Amino acid sequence: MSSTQALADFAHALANGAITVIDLTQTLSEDTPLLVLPEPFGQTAAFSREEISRYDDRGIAWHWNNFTVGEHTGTHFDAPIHWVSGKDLPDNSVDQVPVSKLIGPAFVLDFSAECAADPDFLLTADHIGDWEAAHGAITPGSWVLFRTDWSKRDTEAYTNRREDGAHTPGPATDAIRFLIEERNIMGFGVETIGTDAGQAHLLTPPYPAHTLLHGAGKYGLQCLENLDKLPATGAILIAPPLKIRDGSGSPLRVLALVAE
Ligand code: 23J
Ligand code: MN
Repeated sequence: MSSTQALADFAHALANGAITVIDLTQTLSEDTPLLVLPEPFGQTAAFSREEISRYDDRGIAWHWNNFTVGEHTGTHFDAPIHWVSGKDLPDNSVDQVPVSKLIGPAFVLDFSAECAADPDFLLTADHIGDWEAAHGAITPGSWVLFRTDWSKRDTEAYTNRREDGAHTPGPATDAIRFLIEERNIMGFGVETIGTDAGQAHLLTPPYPAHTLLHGAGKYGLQCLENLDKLPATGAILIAPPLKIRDGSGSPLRVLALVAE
């Protein structure tokens, strides 16, 4: 099949519903849950907005706002420049990520039952091996999405903060090493606030997902939802961040294409 024909077939499949579009994005609002780092670290800003006009004497026929938001607030993209390990890589900021990398296949690893039983669940290389034995090997250049069903929780259970910090699931160091070194993935996406577990400051190295993924030029996606609506394999992810000069990350809309 020619690639011209493949695109025509794709347009047809979108039009007739043979391919559906699933929104993996949280609604961004003043209520969007935030990452909170311990003192004395700086904090990401909540989403806020001010009205410029609403069909009134400030603008008789138009409604618009100015908004403020952290680069890492809500459903967002992490670029390699976000972490010190990726600071000297080429094309490491959101404006420089090659556009060909902003669309690619997704593998959805469902560990929601394990996470329901243990909020500090760590996904290991062995878990990924078990998953691949059932579903096939993760192919190079893919997004790996960690399904935890965390996005179904209310805000308090979602952030799950205690005296000693957040208790949310994430990847173990050996899982991230495996995905980089043995699978050469494009990036790792999660439903939780960070690509790392809530207690990942205690791992070696601390924050292994951020440290190793960004050091290898890979990307992160956080605060995804609707992962339960995706097949384990076969979906295509579209995840282009805003083109912020030297930006470390950005809120974005994340879409998945799924064959019926
Ligand atoms: C800064 C420091 C630690 C973490 C994070 C940011 C994130 O999770 C993020 O949004 O990239 S863990
Ligand atoms: Mn981030």
